[in-house]
Amino acid sequence: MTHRGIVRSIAVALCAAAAIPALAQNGTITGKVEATPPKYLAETVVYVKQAPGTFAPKSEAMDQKGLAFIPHVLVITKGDTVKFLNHDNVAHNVYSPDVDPYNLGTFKQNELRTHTFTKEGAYSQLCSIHPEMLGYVFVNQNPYAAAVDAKGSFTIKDVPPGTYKLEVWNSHLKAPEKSVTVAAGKTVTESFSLKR
Ligand SMILES: [Cu+2]
Repeated sequence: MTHRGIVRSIAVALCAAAAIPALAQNGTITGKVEATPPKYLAETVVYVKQAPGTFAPKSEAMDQKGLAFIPHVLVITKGDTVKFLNHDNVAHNVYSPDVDPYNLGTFKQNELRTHTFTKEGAYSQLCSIHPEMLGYVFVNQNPYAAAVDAKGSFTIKDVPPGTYKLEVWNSHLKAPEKSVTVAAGKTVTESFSLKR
């Protein structure tokens, strides 16, 4: 091997060594949420209240199909843009009266409108044409947040090690926050009981 070849091999090895611990050092927060009454369980998000760092904006999507917002609860990070789609053969009007209100107007099948969320909070997602339509966009300060599944389970992956306030948002119910410590490469389990 030439001298240049050896230098290059070392450089490649160093880069590979640096990349692996960077991925392995984050942890996971998982657990379960119970709700009383259980009918509101689907409208639950578990989130890290504040985390250091800045986060690259992402593009997410919320569909309208069968006169419903899909997903029912969309969890995003402040600065993300949501594409609102319409896969119904009727027009919809997307708006929210909450936190930092918006109204995207009325749009037809296969039309797309976007909105960038710059303020944290829970936005009820409504349609002025179909009062039965309701969804939520939950905007967190950081990406370490997840909606629960049908059984109330949640998993927040790739959380940098540290001690955080772990909070739970629900459309109607409340539970006290927890303090959670995430260790490198480990999974920590927390549970919440939501009540009125
Ligand atoms: Cu509608």
